Amino acid sequence: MRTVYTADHRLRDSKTELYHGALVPPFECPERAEIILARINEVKLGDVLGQKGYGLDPVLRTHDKGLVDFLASCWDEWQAAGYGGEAITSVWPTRTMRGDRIPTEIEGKLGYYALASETSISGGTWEAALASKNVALTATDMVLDGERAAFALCRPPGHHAAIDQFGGYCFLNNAAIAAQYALDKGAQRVAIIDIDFHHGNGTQHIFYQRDDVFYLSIHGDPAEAFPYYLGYSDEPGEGKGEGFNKNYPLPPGSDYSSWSEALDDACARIHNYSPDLLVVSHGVDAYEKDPISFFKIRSEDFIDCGARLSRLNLPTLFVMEGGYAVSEIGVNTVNVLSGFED
Ligand code: Q9C
Ligand code: ZN
Repeated sequence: MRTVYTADHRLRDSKTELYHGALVPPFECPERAEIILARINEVKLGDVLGQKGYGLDPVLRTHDKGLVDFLASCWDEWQAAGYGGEAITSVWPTRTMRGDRIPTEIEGKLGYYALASETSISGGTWEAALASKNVALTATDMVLDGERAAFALCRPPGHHAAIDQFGGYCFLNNAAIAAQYALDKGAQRVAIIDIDFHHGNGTQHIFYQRDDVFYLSIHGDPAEAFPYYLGYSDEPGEGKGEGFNKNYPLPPGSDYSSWSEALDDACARIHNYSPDLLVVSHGVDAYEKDPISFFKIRSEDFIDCGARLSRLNLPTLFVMEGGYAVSEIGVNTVNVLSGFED
């Protein structure tokens, strides 16, 4: 399997994450992508290619222009306002206020477009997000051109980014942008299976009312895990999208026996849907030693997971999402890909 990677991911290098009331070094750090790349080379998974350019058109097929403009200028506006730290929101249009007015002041705008406050915006963030989406689209083109599978080593990740919100370490929804791009290039149906520990609220939100993208996600029960306010089992999709969204929330301590049961059910539904393309939102934070998650998936389980995905026999695009046990992230990520290939 070939990989798409760019060193431009390093431009996303913020110094702060608001975590349990303290500012800490971000879990979503540049070393993650470097360690995955090193493992790919170590096991000779396949060639590693650079990104091609795609501009903003495929982004604007998925995201709101207001969010895109905001992300592009946020850091400059924050600095121009004289604010000392990285851009972190402390305000929101909450339930009791108006959500239909977008403030002009950067602090107010930031709260409007943020879905959480752990994700600081700093210099280079937007450039890295653009490169990450280019990586996803370059790999999409490889699969559309006939490769059985490709790995988009995206960083920053994407699945929490909604039509008009960023957060959860995500700015642009790489998997969603890739799925929409495939549809625009002639695919009729795309399935997205999200194996990251967290529910991909952004991806669900983007496709919730549509039947041309079937989103399925196995994740920590939102009653107990980020993103908390979406990802329950009673979210089937809406309108013509009804029946094309499927959540598998699992409790703390879940191991591979219950996790793989959910995966098998998801695979059966994907098989029945018969998509032209399978996108895997590939996170490895379900790993037992992940510092911010609560599943008990072992490194060898990721190999079996890849094998099960492979049995669907579909053109498959892997898009990197989360995974924060940094020293094991290379082995775990590549285990899925090698399991898929063997
Ligand atoms: N106490 C991705 O994996 N905060 N994003 C978690 C845990 C946010 C994860 C706090 C986690 C975002 C792409
Ligand atoms: Zn995650």
